[in-house]
Amino acid sequence: MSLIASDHFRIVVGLGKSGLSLVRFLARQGVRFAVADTREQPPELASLRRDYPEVEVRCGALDVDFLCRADELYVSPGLALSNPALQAAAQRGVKLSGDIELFARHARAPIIAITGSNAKSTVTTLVGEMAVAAGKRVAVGGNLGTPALDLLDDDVELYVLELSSFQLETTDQLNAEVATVLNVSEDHMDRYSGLPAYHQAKHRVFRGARQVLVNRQDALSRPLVGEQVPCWTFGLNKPDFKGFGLLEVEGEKHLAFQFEPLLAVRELKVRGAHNQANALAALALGHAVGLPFAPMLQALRSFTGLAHRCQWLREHQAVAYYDDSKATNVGAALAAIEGLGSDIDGKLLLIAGGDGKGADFAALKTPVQRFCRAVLLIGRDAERLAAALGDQVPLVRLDSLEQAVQAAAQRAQPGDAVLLSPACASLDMFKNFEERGRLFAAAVEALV
Ligand code: UMA
Ligand code: ADP
Repeated sequence: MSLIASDHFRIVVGLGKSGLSLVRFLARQGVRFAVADTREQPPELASLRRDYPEVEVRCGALDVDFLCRADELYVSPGLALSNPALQAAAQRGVKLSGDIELFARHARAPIIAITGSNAKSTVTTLVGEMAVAAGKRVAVGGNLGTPALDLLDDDVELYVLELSSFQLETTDQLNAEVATVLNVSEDHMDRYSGLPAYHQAKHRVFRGARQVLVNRQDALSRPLVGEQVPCWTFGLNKPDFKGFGLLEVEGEKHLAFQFEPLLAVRELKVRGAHNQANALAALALGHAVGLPFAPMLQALRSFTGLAHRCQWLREHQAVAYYDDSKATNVGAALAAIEGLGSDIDGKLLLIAGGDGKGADFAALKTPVQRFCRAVLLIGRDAERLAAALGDQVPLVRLDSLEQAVQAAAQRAQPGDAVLLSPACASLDMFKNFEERGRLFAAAVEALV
């Protein structure tokens, strides 16, 4: 049954992955709609023309009069709601919405909703694998992998969604079974007026949530919800009632729930304190929707981590190479520098830089001084990074990632690690973070 009245007219704004999923969904629902995109050649134009030749498409600068023909606009996450044409349409009474709002209205199974500045993809994937191990028919996607609307299926028993702040901006009422903001640190400052606006967008994930999960060590993750909403917690300190945390049993660290140890940390294949936090968050989310511990722990034991997230590539001349290309903000790079830096015998050769998205890099200065032998700087914001890092550690500016890998290898000593953890987006030099990671791996192979 369609929840959209058939006499209504909609416009999908943006024709990337989300836009195309909206088109497929609206077509299935039999809703009248058109498409607009500010780009002359949006990425999914050819697919649209092939599969939906009858749909009207307007490319180039948004036309307010055209937008006002709709009673609701479904705006893609890549387009800021502050866009003047969108604002003008809103002032003329057109509702601004998005794919996740539509998804929430149509989903018939519980939703686990996961946002945060870092660890979203890792935790989302882990929870998905836990649900599979528990024998659930689960659908996993959102900001990661399959767009949310393409997941909708009456056979699904559980949805696990990774959500970005951009997607949440257009979501009024998610009504998740359990929702979490895993952590909050500065990101996307080129799109938000500051941390409060970004925080506010992230916290929309809690709207209508039946249960919430809070990071005990990040006050910014805590929602303002009533006492009747069950609140689970996770953190790297001791657990408490309703809490997941770390307990020491006979000198060995364990993931634990309340006062019960569940799994020795050494049984995890992923490294670093941040990954222990991620494992605890995933356990808490799974527990909140009733997944039993045994299959969840089995999934944790076999999880080897996602590509480009602090991923060990190889060792060459007693130097290890790690690809953390997904570290597109300062918080992620900090986790890698501190986590890996305190784990190795030698020092780090850090490759950083790219599109800083307006971030303040100051927090990197102290850990870089403590753990790095040198920093190899690339990309558009190399100079801003250099200014923030100071002159206690040698800084080398390079024109390409390949040169940075070679310079790192030349300076490295046995026991050191070369770490690509840019603290920046990749779009000034690469198609995306995956391409940056692949080229890094190729440059490392070329050394051998
Ligand atoms: N754009 C225009 N004009 C438009 C519409 C978009 O110029 O009219 C530009 C945007 O500025 C942006 C690019 O096109 O640079 C892509 O935007 P989009 O909304 O078309 O993106 P989609 O292809 O629909 O992909 C989006 C998410 N991308 C963004 O939020 C930028 C994908 O997350 C997500 O997987 C996909 O929806 C399916 O849900 C990617 C991402 O980078 C992985 N997300 C950011 C992040 O994780 O930090 C938020
Ligand atoms: P997201 O989907 O939020 O970008 P990912 O799981 O893809 O999260 O990880 C992004 C980056 O953040 C990677 O560089 C990863 O090593 C780092 N990271 C993973 N977990 C954490 C955490 N708990 N705290 C800080 N950084 C983390």
